[in-house]
Amino acid sequence: MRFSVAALSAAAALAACQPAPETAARDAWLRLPAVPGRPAAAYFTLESVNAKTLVGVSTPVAERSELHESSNDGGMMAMRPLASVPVEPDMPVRFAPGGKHVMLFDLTPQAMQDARTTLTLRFEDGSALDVDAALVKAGEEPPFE
Ligand SMILES: [Cu+2]
Repeated sequence: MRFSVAALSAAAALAACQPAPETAARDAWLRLPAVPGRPAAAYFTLESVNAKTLVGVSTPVAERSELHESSNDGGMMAMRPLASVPVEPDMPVRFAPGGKHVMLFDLTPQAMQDARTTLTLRFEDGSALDVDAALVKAGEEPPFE
């Protein structure tokens, strides 16, 4: 009996020691447009144990995407394209309304029908990360802050 308890706790300790993924994205969601033909925007929080550079994000529900950053230029909201977004170790980078976002152009009909989709984040080092994302219709509350 004593032996099996020891074996069980060893197994539990092993499970707890599984390394966390080096790079992770969480709280991913897409804001769908109110008017068909307009772009959507994708948001998430990205963090990495090692320095990474995000160079692109794609999803099966959009034909084309760009990394953007919104800014307030003397009271005028403007956005500019970003060629890439650096992620420093253990410094989460937030993509959120009013700031960094992924602009998604030429949405497929699936975008309006499904509740969830996948975002594929691509990095300069050739690696990629798939993230599950909620599809949020215009007027619906975002699932994350
Ligand atoms: Cu934009």
